Amino acid sequence: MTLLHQSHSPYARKVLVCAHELGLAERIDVIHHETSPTNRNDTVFAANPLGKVPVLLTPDAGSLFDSVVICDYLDQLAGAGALIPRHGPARYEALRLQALAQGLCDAGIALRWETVRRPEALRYPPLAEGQATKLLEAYDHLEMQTPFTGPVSVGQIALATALDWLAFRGMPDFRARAPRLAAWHDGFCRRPSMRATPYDGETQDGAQP
Ligand SMILES: N[C@@H](CCC(=O)N[C@@H](CS)C(=O)NCC(=O)O)C(=O)O
Repeated sequence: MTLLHQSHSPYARKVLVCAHELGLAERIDVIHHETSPTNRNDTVFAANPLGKVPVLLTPDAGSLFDSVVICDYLDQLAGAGALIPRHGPARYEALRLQALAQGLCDAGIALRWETVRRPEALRYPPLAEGQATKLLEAYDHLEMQTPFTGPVSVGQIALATALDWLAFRGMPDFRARAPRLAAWHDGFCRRPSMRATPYDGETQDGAQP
């Protein structure tokens, strides 16, 4: 299998951490690709019409995106249920947590467009404020849910990789606001799967007008 990956993408890291946790990492060739809606990557578009990473090229199921689908494929490949419980409340707890983590990343990326990525004259401060509010509300919500008990799930992996990305990019700080969440995150980051997949690199948006 080949993973079109990006060393500074939280979605791509989630996939890679899942692969490590499932014992599948050695079966995946990881290829770094830069992507941005303002800097077209033809190879990525050939595999995903949305032009985004991660994409997993599989022998039996074609080109898979997005990260939620790839994590499901890997979980099935490993025997089903290891990271995405098959039934019951545990399943929906894992999927809900993953959805919240996806939303943290989506809001963080939107916030970065309004603070650092878009040319300064085109930024819209109320939109930045609205996206930052989503992050802060999610931190408060997660603090109430912490600690996360039970076996490691796709939701916990998604959350840990999302929080680590928010810290990596200097987004609104969760540590002071959500100390129990921060303590859980510190513990999770000590897992070998997290240590093996650190973030690195800068977004390449191409030349600005
Ligand atoms: N929902 C997608 C999001 C993927 C995504 O936004 N990837 C970013 C990198 S962090 C990307 O490739 N962006 C390029 C673009 O938006 O054109 C997933 O979970 O895989």
